[in-house]
Amino acid sequence: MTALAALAATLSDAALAASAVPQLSLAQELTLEDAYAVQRAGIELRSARGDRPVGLKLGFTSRAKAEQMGVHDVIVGVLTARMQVPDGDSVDRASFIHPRIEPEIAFRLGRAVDLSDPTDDLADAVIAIAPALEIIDSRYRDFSFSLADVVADNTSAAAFVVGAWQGFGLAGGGTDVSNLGVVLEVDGRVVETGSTAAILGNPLRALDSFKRMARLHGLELPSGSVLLAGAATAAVPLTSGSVVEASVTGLGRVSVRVSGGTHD
Ligand code: OOG
Ligand code: MG
Repeated sequence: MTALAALAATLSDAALAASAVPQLSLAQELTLEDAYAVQRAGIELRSARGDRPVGLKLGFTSRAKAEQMGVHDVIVGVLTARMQVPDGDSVDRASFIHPRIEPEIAFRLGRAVDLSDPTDDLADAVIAIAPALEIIDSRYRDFSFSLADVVADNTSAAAFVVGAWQGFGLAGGGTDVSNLGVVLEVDGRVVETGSTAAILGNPLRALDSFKRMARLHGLELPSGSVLLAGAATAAVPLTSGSVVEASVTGLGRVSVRVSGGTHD
């Protein structure tokens, strides 16, 4: 096993055991390139266990998130089939370390995008859009990390929920998603509010970032890919017994329940 693959195994074991580990960068120098290699090796470990990539996510596309975590560069991670939770279903608190949840919007691709072709427009490949929730669960102690650490940890990706898809096509003018209200509720109480404008000024800009980052880091964008554009507000802790719902004006609602757990 290479040194980078061993780091991926450490993070993978931490996720499986729901037990935090020290930041990798405290023990060795980790370049951003190394970090993406660790992320890739982690996805290979998941695939070896029968999981598979179904999409990509961006991190730190909003100031609220960047400020919350003290990290200011946009990062990309991989979503897998086993991370997806059906809308309204429950997740087990005990399967996470110190989970947080954040409201997002999701795009779905109707065709593959050729990353080697600069004229192949990602926005043109989007056929649907939906409100989404992302559960992030850093595998690092105290949920604290450097940029390279969080990239190696697949951008804290743990689970995601996508609401009902709505058709979206730029050719037909598309829905204007540049400034839609976003509300995050826990047990019916509003805990965060924001706007999709928080996502790079317009979530459609996230599509340019997806293309650039996917190309840069050797990720693929096949047909059917789900793309999470990044949280519109800060993330909130996910606690046992709660119901979390996000709503995005014009796009609808999406929710998840939290069962069990001994950590709270
Ligand atoms: C990293 C993931 C950031 C987002 O939407 O900005 C992210 C983290 O906050 O642990 O998913
Ligand atoms: Mg996120």
